[in-house]
Amino acid sequence: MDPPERLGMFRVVCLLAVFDAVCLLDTGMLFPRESSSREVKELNGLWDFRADQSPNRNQGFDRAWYKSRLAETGPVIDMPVPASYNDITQDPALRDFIGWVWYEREVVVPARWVADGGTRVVLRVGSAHYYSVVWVNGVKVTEHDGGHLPFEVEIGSLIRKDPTVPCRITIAVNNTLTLETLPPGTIQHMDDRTKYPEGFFVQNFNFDFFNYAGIHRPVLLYTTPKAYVDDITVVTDFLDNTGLVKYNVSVQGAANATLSVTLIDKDGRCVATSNGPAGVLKVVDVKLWWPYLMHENPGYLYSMEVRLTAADGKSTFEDVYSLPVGIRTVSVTSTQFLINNKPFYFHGVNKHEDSDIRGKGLDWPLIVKDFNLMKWLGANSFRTSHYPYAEEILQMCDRHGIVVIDECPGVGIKDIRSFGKASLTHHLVVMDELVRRDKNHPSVVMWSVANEPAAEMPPAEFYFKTLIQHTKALDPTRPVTYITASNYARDKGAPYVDVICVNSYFSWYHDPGHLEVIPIQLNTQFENWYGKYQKPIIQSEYGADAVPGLHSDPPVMFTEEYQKVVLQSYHNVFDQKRKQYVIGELIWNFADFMTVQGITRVVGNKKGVFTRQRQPKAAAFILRERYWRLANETGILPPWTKYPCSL
Ligand code: GCB
Repeated sequence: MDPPERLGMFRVVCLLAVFDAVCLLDTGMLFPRESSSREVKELNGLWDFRADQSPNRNQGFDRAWYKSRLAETGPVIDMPVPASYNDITQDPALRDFIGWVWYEREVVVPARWVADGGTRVVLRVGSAHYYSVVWVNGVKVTEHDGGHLPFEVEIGSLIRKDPTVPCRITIAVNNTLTLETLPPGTIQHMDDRTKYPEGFFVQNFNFDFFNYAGIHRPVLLYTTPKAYVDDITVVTDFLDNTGLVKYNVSVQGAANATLSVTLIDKDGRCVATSNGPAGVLKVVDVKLWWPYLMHENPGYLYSMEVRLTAADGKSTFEDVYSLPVGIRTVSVTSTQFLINNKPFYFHGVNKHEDSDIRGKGLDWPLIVKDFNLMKWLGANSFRTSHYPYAEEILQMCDRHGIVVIDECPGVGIKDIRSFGKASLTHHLVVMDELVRRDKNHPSVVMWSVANEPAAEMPPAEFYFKTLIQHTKALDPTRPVTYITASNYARDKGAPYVDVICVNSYFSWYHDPGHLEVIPIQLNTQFENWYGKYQKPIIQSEYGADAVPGLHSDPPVMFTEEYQKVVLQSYHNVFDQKRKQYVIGELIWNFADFMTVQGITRVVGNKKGVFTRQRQPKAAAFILRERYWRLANETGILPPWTKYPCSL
């Protein structure tokens, strides 16, 4: 198909899209928001915590720690939620712990919630890494397989059983990774008693970040009426000056509900209305959602208010949910990535959810600082390497116009046994959960189903074909990719992706110290991939470690100068190829981050252009100058944002 046809096809599909036809999940996962019908009670703060140090890590289950207060089972410590537990104490055994840890907190539930049988009370965990089991007052209520994504359960009937007892929430979390988890890993027991103590084992995996664990995102209770808005899907488009918001609302708890839908602009004006569970809102003189630095008013959001009314004979229920909506389109040709039919060039970063002390725990000061740094850099995009980030971060992206490649935790799939049926089945469910959670974010423009899998192995073809086709069926409106570092000629999944995303580290992992090879090797890389697949290419990772404060001229590896020259050498080639088919460049990495200990890592990965404490290295200034220059060339900047005036 030639480019215009592909584009046309995309637009038609957008309007006809039925999002959830292939989804294996039967309920929605709307972000908990307060409204006139919904209350939210955050359970963040200090929880009681106990790691199960027993040899098989199973004492907590054997002795049913969930049945009584955790403090009655043995010694507990304070543990902040949200946070990884690893760096909170001085105990190396807890930092490197593998197995079950137990969290507990008693909650005072508002009497009104308990008294009103027409209120649903939902317990929601933003994410816990990796496997979680949840009890309320000693009764198991749910379990969840996988970190980085939310799960929830209705607990109204349990807390109403005996309103005089406080609501005790126990959450057991296990960070063990197996061949079938995402990411995968293996446990290796060392039985040679001349070398290792009794019971010694390690967790092996093939990814380059610390396997932080615990309750990483907010835990909360929220209410809805018995009849409620369970899920909303929006797909947007526009024709000339008219915006189109196609919506679908699913309802639970009522056979017959009346729905009214109102779209409200930033000034509080109602711009379109509709009734019923599905429809199209037409917005005259639409204000489109634009990326940062591509338009003078980026990140424009409407608010879609969904109002449900239902009756069950005895009572009537009203539920109100407001969803932020950005109206924009995304499409791909063989050489371009288009947002609102205009070529978009990704000049951005790869990140990690990672910082001192809290590890992967959600931290508002850090989030806001990172957005300020990205805007300072002139970055218009990032990839959620290598797992879904907090919804709160995506909401910031929506509001600030930062474009996102949304990646699932499919990182380190290298062992042939991780291409089996059980792994694929789980991977499909994770994509269902990811798309269900993030489908309505205008900032999310592409799904990434994996990072650097062993794509040359024979089973990779069926695996990635299935995964990519499933993801496209889930969401026909966004391109799908995975990130490759394999040989262009033998990559089994590349025929199925919409955009080729390539990672390479010339003069680092190959030809270390030889900066002069970068131009030729990078040029060859691009020509090979484009020559074979004729798809647009993003350089999804490149970079070099730099220990801040290490200097050398001529440059040597690990100095700030070496990192600078690597970047500049890549940039020269990008500048030639972006006139053809290269549609983006994402530096590895935004900031230094923690990894497992090893001979190639100096207290973590130092490829950040910022330190882990978010101070700039020399490379940050190189990148800043470049990104603002690119923005000036490719965007539609208002005069006050033009580099260098804004510096
Ligand atoms: C990669 C990986 C990333 C690593 C990076 C590195 O290709 O995708 O997770 O951290 O290289 O620095 O080695």
